[in-house]
Amino acid sequence: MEKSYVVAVVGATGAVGTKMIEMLEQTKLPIKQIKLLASKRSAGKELKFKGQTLVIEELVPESFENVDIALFSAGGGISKLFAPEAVKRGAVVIDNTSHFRMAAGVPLVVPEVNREALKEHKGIIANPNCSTIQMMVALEPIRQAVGLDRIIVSTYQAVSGAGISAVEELKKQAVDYINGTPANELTAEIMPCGGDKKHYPIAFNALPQIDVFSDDDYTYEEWKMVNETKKIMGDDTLKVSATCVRIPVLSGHSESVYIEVEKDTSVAAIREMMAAAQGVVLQDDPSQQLYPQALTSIDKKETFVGRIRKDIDVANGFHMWIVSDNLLKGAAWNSVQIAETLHEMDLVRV
Ligand code: NAP
Ligand code: 12T
Repeated sequence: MEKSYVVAVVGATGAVGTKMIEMLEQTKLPIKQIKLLASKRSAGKELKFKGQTLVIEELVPESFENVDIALFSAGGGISKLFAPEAVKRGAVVIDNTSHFRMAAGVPLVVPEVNREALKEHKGIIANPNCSTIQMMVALEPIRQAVGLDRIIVSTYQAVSGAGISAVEELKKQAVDYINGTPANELTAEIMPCGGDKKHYPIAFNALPQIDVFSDDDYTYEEWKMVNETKKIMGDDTLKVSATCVRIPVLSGHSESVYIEVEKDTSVAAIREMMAAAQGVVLQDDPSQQLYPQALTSIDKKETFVGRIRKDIDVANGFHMWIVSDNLLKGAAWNSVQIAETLHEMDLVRV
């Protein structure tokens, strides 16, 4: 008989967790039971799974008895405490937080890029940062074909990446503005970063801070893109630098990406690579004003690539625009895709 799994969603009520439930409704992964876990505040609330009503339970260590696959998306602190509890009870953890990503022995996986790394798992697998994932899906085929020497990326990130409260804050600020509050007097309590000292309006604004600052004046979101890229591509010598910016978009992260490749290539060749790449949709026809947009990426699992063009001065330099739904390929879909891949590779211990 084919294996069938008990799957737990930790953080089931969140921006990512609710999308995980949607992805699990669509997955080909054989599921025999779903467990929805969140904080005490949500215990007893109900959510639907394939038309069936499921009751949310409070997360405790014993929640993981009999669980085969646990998808975590309730913050790094929760993963730190509870992922080992899940592993101890025989579950394989797919963690969406940044807590374990750079740890040795923890595969950091984008299935289109490095599924083989899953073979090394010891119970915990990390889902990369949303901005990193979509960039990897687009750039790995180029790296395979012509080598990659350098990446410089600037992101234009949606508020849903920062959770439900950030989405609510943007909507409220937009309503307050329409009702007469000047844009520079809007109340801000969350953005740019819930855990930092100062807050600024995100509506009608652009904030060059995602996550908190490190001592070197880069933010942690920028460092995640740098370090995770090197780990996923398995190349410590790759030059990577990032600037991460929050914009008042609900969902869909956009990225302006500049690359320098090692072998001669052309825009036409890169377009062909993108058209053939797994998980990529090429949207690149300036004559028709066709290019990827945050709005048209929503609820799609693919990564959209366009605006591919040669740098004006650097011979092997190219620019492009990469967009994906941050809650799907950036989080929930990549996690469920990792679960599907583990099943295909027979790496879930049941
Ligand atoms: P969110 O909308 O704020 O949701 C947070 C979730 O965590 C809710 O389900 C919440 O449950 C749960 N939670 C909070 N405290 C808890 C506790 N003490 N015990 C159990 N559950 C608890 O946030 P989100 O955007 O979904 O993000 C959740 C986490 O996912 C983030 O902290 C981040 O680490 C990660 N993430 C990763 C990516 C990525 O790049 N791959 C993208 C976005 C987020 P209640 O409703 O009961 O409070
Ligand atoms: N601060 O999981 O605020 O590394 O958009 C993802 C998204 C951290 C992460 C965000 C963040 C992560 C955000």
